[in-house]
Amino acid sequence: SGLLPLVINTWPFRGATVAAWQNLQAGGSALDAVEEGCAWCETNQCDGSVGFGGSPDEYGETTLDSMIMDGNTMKVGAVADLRRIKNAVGVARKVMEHTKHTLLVGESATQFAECMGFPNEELSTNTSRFLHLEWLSHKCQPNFWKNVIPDASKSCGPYKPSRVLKQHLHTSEKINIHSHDTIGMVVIGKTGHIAAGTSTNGAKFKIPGRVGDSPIAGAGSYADSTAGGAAATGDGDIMMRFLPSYQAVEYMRKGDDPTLACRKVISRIQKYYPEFFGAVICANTTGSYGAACNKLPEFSQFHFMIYHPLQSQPIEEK
Ligand code: SD4
Repeated sequence: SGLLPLVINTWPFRGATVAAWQNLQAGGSALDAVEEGCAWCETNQCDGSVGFGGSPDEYGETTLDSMIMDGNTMKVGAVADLRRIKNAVGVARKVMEHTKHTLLVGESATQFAECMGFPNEELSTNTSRFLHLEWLSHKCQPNFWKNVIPDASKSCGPYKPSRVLKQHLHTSEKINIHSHDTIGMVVIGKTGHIAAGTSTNGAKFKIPGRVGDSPIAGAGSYADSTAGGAAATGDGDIMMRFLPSYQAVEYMRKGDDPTLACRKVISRIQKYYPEFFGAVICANTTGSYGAACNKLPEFSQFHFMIYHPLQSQPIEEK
């Protein structure tokens, strides 16, 4: 390793890697490549956990979280709980480039997106409707559904403090190997410009309004052209407490090689949450890269994609 340009992304989302790479080859910037790569997954619904039609919340709605960061200027644009807009990373980029803000959320983010010309579209599909109905039939029934499903027995909200623990057990299922797969991508351009981004539909059956790690700078991803870039995937509710992407970049800044930086990040989280599901990828300014995950019995290997000039195609590593 140590060659530029470099594209690295979470999970075996080969199409996203190729899209980012081709964008660079066509003269795109590192930011353009990250946007293109993440957008590829939004269009192609990578693993059902990026873009429309996946991870319905308790009410059955799919909502999107995304961010993009420019490591030259340290600007960030992000959207969270974005509704009825498919191209979340595109909107995140507009937040970065057309506002002085960093993060827009919910219906207001939708309104902003519409102003910027993004089409308002239904994000539910037959797949997400099915997932939701199946979940409703044997999990709790949000209050909303009690009118729709007469024999709804168990109810979710309102989430009174005394019920938090119980609620946690039957809703917002723990993110595991079966409900993962955010795309997180780091691109380093030929001249050393580092950009990073993420896109996800978050956690299955989340409480409406839940926002994960992916749209949070330093959590979902981070880029600083003077030190490196990183991105994270996994149980965002846990991971965002540790700003893993920021931490990985800071470890590299002080001289750790990328693999060690990722491992140290994972072990810091492990100390408090030994069973957490998650992984981090990172790359330093020279184009060296690394990754680490929390090795669990049901999740022994984390796969990611790499593309650099010595390869004629993207390579899957673990
Ligand atoms: C989230 N981090 O919303 C995302 C989900 C994910 O692999 O990455 N799963 O918590």
